Formats: sequence, structure tokens, C-alpha cells
Amino acid sequence: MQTIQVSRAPAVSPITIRERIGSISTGEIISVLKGDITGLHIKQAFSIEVAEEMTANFIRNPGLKERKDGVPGQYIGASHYRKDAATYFAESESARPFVEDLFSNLVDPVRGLFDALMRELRNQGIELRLARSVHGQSNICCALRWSGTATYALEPHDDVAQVLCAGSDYELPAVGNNTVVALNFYASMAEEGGNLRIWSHKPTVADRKSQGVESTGYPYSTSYLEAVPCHDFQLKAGDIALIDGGFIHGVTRQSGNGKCRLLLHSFLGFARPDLVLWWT
Ligand SMILES: O=C(O)CCC(=O)C(=O)O
Ligand SMILES: [Fe+2]
Repeated sequence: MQTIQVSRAPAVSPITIRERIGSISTGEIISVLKGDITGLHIKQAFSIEVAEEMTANFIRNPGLKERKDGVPGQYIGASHYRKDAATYFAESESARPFVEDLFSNLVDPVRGLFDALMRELRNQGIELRLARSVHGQSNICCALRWSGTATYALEPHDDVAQVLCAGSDYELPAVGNNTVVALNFYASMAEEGGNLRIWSHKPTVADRKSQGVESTGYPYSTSYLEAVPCHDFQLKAGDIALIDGGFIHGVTRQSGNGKCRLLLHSFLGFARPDLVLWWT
């Protein structure tokens, strides 16, 4: 008798990576939004002095909190992960002064990128704005420090499940059918490790179901990813990385001189052909 084996190997999707030194261009950001570039790494994209100052502002910030949603880490701001819109937007509103304190009297590089992209998209007849609801609106970013201590400081995951499953009281689910872009400004890096690793696999809803992560996209097991090629972004303070968050990604274990790995994180994506939303 013949047995038919059902292959469970994840489908490999090609990834297009661009890495260079310099300042980021709005054209490249739009290429990631449109899915033409999977991962964009701009080295030395903002000043080390600003990066150091934001890190100091993070450490002494009274709004610093421990995550209590099963993802080990600390943060300032709000994450929509596993929250209904009322909770997320209320938290975004109450955290706003602490997010603003990260920048104190600095010229905020995140706001600088937002404003430049808003101008460029407006020229193309596209609106860029923060996500909002009757309960409030998103902040420009959320500051995050991962504290996982196993193989990964942040376990492999995708950013799309949480968007598709956000619920109809959010504007976000529409973005889940397009590219969900994760935008990261690295303010501080540990001496070793802390790479952003991206795998050549963009899970479908069926893939997520098979891995028991349908509504969270977190975490995928090491064995699931074993045969999938990956790329590591080796990051330094002052770098910016944008990825298509639909591809599985994670952060490798970090070690070294006690310096923390700190990023300022936001998401953006097309909700409609004439509207790009930005949230955290
Ligand atoms: O820390 C990083 O480099 C990636 C962060 C990330 O994937 C996330 O916040 O969803
Ligand atoms: Fe992510």
C-alpha cells in the first residue's frame, strides 16, 4: 500500500534586500510599502548623539513599563498587539507625554521621516496619517527593549496576524491585505548579537493555523523554520531598518558590555490606494 506524505515544509518566498550607508529616501520607503523591497537597511541614517540622547531619555523615563502580553520586553508607548481598539488608543493617549519625553528638545528623526513621507505621498495624491478611532490616535512610535534570553531576544513572528485580527473597531485590518511595513530606528545596540533576522517565508492564514499562531503570528518554532533560508541585518546605533512584516522575523540573542538594544518602532501600510496609515 502506498502512503501519501503531505509536505509541511513552509513555502520559500524570495526576499529582496537593500543595505547601504547614508540618509533614507522617501522613494525607498515607498518601494517597501509597495512590496518591491522586502528589507531595507540604512546604516548611519541618523546621528549617534541623537541616538545616545534618546537612549538616556528612555532609561530615565517614568513611563517605562514591562510588557505583560507574553512577549518579554520593556517599552514606552503602546502596542496594538492583542488589544482591542479602546484599550490601545487609551494607552496611546496616556503614554503620549512619555513618548514625547524620549525626544526632549531633540529634532525627532522619526517625525522627520513621517513629515518627509507625508509630503511625498501628498504629491502623489495619497494621504499619510496616524491611525485613529473615537478613543484617540496612535503615537509616532513605541520604544522597545527586548529581554528574551533563549536563542532569540525576540522570538520569530510575523506582524500581519495581529493586523488582520485587530477587529472591526480598528482601521487596521484593511492594511493586512497589503504590505505591513515595520519601521525601526536603532537608538542603541548590544555589543554582540541582536541581529534582525528575516526568513524567506511569508506565512498564509493556513500556515498560521497549522502553527497555532493564527491571531498572534507569534512565536514560530525553530523547527518550523529549520529549512528556510534567512538573512541577518547586523545593526548599529543610528541605523534604520524597514521590513515587510509579513515575512517571519526575529531578533537574535544579544550579549556584551551591558549596553541595551533599544529601538523606536512603528508600522505603516496602505489601507486604501489613497491612504497610508501609521501606528504602533
Ligand atoms: O527589534 C527589532 O529589530 C524588530 C522588532 C519587531 O519585529 C517588532 O517589534 O515587531
Ligand atoms: Fe515584528
